Amino acid sequence: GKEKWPRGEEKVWKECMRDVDTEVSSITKSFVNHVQTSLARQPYNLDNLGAYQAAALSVRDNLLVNWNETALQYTRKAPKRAYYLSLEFLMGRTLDNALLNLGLKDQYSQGVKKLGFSMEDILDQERDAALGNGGLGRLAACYLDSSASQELPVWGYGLRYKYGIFQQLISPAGEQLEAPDPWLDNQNPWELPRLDVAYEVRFYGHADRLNDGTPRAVWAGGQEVLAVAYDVMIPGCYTKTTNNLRLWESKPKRGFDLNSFNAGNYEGAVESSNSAAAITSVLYPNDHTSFGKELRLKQQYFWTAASLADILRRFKNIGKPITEFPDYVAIQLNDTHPTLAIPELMRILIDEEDQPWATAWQIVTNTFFYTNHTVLPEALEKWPVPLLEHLLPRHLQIIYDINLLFLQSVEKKFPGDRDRLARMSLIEEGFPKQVRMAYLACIGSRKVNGVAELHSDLVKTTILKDFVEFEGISKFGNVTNGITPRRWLDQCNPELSALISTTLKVDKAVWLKELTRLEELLPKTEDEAFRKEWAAIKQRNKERLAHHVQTTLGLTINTKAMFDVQIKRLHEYKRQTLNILGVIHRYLTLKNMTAEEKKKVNPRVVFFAGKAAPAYYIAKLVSAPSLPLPLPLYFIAWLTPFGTHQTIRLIVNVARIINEDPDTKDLLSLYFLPDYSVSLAEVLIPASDISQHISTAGTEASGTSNMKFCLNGGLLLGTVDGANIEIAEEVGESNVFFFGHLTPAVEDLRYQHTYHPIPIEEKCPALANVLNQVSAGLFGDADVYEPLLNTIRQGDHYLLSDDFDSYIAALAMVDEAYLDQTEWVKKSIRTTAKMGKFSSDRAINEYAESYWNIEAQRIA
Ligand code: H2P
Repeated sequence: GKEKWPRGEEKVWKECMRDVDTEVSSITKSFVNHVQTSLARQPYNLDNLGAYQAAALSVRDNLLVNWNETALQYTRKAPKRAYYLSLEFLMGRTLDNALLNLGLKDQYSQGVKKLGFSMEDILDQERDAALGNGGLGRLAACYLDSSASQELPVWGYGLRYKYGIFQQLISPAGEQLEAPDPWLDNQNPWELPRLDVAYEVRFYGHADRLNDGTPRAVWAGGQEVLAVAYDVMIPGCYTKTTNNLRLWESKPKRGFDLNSFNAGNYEGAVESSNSAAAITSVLYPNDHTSFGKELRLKQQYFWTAASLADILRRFKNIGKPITEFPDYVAIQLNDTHPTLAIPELMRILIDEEDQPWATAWQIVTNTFFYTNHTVLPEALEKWPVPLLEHLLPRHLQIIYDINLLFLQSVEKKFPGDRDRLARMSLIEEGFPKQVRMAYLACIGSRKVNGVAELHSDLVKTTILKDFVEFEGISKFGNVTNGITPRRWLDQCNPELSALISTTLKVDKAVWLKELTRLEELLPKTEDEAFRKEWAAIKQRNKERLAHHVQTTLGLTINTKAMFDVQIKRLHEYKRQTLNILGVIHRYLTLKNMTAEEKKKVNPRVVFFAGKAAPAYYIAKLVSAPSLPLPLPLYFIAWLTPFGTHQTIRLIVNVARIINEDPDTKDLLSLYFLPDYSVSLAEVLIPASDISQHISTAGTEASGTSNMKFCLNGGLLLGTVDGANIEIAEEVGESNVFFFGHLTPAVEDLRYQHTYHPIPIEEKCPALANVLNQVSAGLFGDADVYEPLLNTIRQGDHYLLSDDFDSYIAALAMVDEAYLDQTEWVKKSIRTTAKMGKFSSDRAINEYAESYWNIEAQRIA
């Protein structure tokens, strides 16, 4: 409906501007002040958006005080600090989180109510900061929250993209359409532009070795752009500690080329300005394929160079010799994206600080830590040598030097093993040659880790096996991912959070930071009244989701049904296709049932949400960056993941048919919710009865939404993969629904598919039938889906035909278990109770102790 304003009463507004006796009045006063001064609007004449902005600015004032104090103390005490370099920070909304962490939510709610607003409406005005794709970026955001909450001196460094992850629209035909996400259009009250913090970053030019007996070289010429800092405050939960996330924006150094302009070349005059600004214009959608795009490489260097310059300046202020750098600084590389920081620090130490090679390498390899997030070979970053040579000539020299010395030491340990040298070289032979970034990150770091037990084992035994043999196993570890219980329980599920506090008889300020205390809920599984309350909260969360879908999409959802949810980026390995084919199987089964049989069926609502990597999105947003030479080889084709687009289309069209089918619609319905985001996840997760994490075994490094669902009492249906395994270890296998082949079988099965294929009709008749119905046009557009269906009929790289039968069996087990609601609710309580391990506080403390060697700092 249309928003009515002005809101509240003019008389009350006037009063609020004066008295400041209570906490609430000081809040209303600062609110009204911001309306008048910061927003330059008349008091008592405000819409919800204005109210959000005023509230945000007022809350920001509180954060600023703590943020300054934290910075001051870090500067004075100069403890060792850690820096988390991530190309993605998927922060979502900030206001609610800031209010929780400051412990001011109730007071602000009362304050804005006095002025005629509701906190809920105000919170809803905020746009998600969607500077990330999925798990990797959200993990970075959870780690920042935990660092501050655990009072650890950790800063994040990233890029301030003008456009976050694209907005997803679904066309009537079911196609994904992509629109830019102009998240900064309404101004962003949470960022502090720091025009005083800026660095010059060079690209292109030429590098000349001095050949004076030192390893030094001079890198000159080319293009210089400016990196300007924007700071985002990261408040800890119930602590003064307020850390910083520094995001860089690119700007032209001179802005405008007056010479070109005077010579009448108007376009040329702004060209350099355009290309400099382009660097931080868009977040690259990630489809788990490596693509050699110049702009992406520019982003990576721009960000690592600016961040290192900033870190180095801060270190120098302490006045210690450069050799002590690793005693004061730990740098975490979130995946290989910031790996250029390794040759960049070498360059600074050698060319600018005049350090000998060995000293520089010693400093570097004691400073960096590298986290791997995937073992999918197609996702491992590689950069074409000619592109690097053109864009970063000095860095390529350094990479070659690192490689030479490295291979010499390998040769020493394994004399004459030429295959090994070829396997381990940082340079992959081919046309063009490519630099293997994961190997560079590995040898340039002090430690390397994966993100769940199974994944870390796979890292050690597959992609980095040779490196384990060469460097020793102790360099390689595991830190199982975690999630922040502040956002993923307290904020998204306030009723459950309140119930937990009353039951544990302890304030949430305590258990939210000591999540293993949830175990105290275990005895409550036997308490009927408690179970009732638990179930009632789940029910209200389902209604909240239904209401959300009703108001945003105009669809009515049956809240009496079981809610079955799969939300994550669309990718072949995550197997959304398996899920939709399972839905079709269920539909066909229902169609064949008698009325009597149907009475025993439990209604189910299936939800999907997630984005598929778009094909031409970047090309549309940024004019194609100029290529150095007319060599098409630079273009590593950006593999268009058409399969995932067809999956979305299939989901939407299956929904269209089955949601309208009078034979089945009361028992099965299906929704694809467009434009998946952190905020949407916050509504979906608490409402789920069962969630699906069904990747082919060995492909999902960890998964983190699995943890979020379980923390909110949703049960898990999944494969024996990633963190699913550790969740089952905690909650007990009887409380999860596992299916599918195990990791060690995958290779053999794939071999079989290639060399001894069995026709799908023979191997899995149930699946063959489903595929044939789709081919026959049951859901329209038959020919559209044929390529997708054929990837299953032939090759079937992700083993849908091998896992389908056990998947259907697992779904049936879920149905059966759900019929016994008492037992189901017990499982739900047990699941939440055993999720303590998956707090990102535990994970961040592991990094702090076993990796970075940093200590908590109490901000007085
Ligand atoms: C990735 C992995 C996940 C992992 C996450 C965080 C890259 O996220 O695939 O398994 O949990 O990093 O470590 P995603 O697929 O969501 O983009």
